[in-house]
Amino acid sequence: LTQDQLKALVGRAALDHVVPGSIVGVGTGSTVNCFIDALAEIKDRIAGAVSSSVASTQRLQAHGIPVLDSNTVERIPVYIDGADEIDGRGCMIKGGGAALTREKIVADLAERFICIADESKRVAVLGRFPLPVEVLPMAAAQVARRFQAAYGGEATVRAGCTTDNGNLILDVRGLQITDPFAMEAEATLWPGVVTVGIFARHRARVCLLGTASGVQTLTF
Ligand code: DER
Repeated sequence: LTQDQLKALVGRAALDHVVPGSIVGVGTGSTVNCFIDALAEIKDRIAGAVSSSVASTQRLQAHGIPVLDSNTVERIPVYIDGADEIDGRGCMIKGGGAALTREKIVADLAERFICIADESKRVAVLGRFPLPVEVLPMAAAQVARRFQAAYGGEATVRAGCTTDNGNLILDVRGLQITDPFAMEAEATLWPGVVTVGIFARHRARVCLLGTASGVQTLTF
């Protein structure tokens, strides 16, 4: 199976976790796009979606799925999203698609984060994928220095990228994230950091992992 076929497999498998009649939290990325396309087939059985990016909003609306303002929603059963990496506890690196801030906001509304990913995303220790960090533009250099000083990471500003919120993304290379909870909590406090692309506090409860032998359901 190709990586795209694995993404389509898990995107469809996620339908089993959609609660009928509920509002669905929808993430961002190519795997989520497969989920959105599958969700369109059952759009009459959901109340609508809360979206984590302009891109996902546009795709949902193209399918005629109502996209609700996050401020009109208090609690949703599930949030479906991809990851750049996921470890053995369901902690993730996210932000490859530069949507990490709105993703974490919508994940915060949800009772359960269901991660959908192909097997290439499964790692023992987070950090091989450069860690995305959304920063206010004026803080980019100082936050880069803090990652170097605190964790030995090498941060670069992602070229040509402005987030939906008008900020910059730093990609931090060379990290071994053995304690994702600590790094997320520490770096989130640095002035100018909007969101750290570690989802430990908002880790996944379930991961639908696309493998050559089918979909593996991991629970954390
Ligand atoms: O930006 C993100 O967090 C996306 O969810 C990303 O991590 C996964 O995108 P992909 O499904 O296109 O690999």
